[in-house]
Amino acid sequence: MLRYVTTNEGKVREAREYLGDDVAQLEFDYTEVQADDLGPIAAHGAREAYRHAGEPVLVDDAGLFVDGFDGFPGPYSAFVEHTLGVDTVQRLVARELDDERRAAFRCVLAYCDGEEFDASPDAVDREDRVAAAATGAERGEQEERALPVKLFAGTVRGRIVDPRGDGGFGYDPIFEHDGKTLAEMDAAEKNAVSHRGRALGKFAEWVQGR
Ligand code: ITT
Repeated sequence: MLRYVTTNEGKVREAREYLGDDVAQLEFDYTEVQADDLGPIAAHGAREAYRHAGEPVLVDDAGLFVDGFDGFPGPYSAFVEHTLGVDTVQRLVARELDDERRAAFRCVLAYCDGEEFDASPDAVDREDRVAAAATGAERGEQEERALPVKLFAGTVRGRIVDPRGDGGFGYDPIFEHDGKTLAEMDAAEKNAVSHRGRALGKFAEWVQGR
């Protein structure tokens, strides 16, 4: 059984739509490390969640990157949603950026099952190595400590618009792709174009061949 690590039921619904019922939600509050990018956050979370659960885990980290705000809120999207709210983000973009409202939604899935495989090429295990080096561990021991994590990324480009639609969750009502907001799509439609759907597609293909 694959544990989909998130507190967000909307994510689990979309993952089930893609991967079937063999997916169980694991509400585990992993430590969100500070990083400009989603990859290291998800990788760190996957190692922590695997150590906690002892079963295959998939951590899902997502964010809204507004071009005209240099990618903000990005990895801080959850904090910004909970503090400012989605409608305020939309109004800020409309007021500050006029017609330049392009944005991307990104999702990184991090998989860990404690087994060996070719880890992602990114330096996502840097932290473990630094920690191991600090304790004076030899290289072999360092490698052993760095649990392999595989990353799968997906992006959808679009623009920020006045809220429309009542499907989906989070920023969906203000993110338009190809004339429709993500909240105007049903789960299957959203998965076909979304950041999460694309990342899930890559994961499903890889895990099948494994
Ligand atoms: P977990 O960390 O427990 O998975 P979360 O909702 O906080 O739950 P993220 O940090 O990945 O998850 O999400 C960042 C923000 O982006 C958060 O405010 C979500 O509501 C929002 N979000 C994530 N995926 C989304 C999607 O597909 N459509 C719209 N908003 C999304």
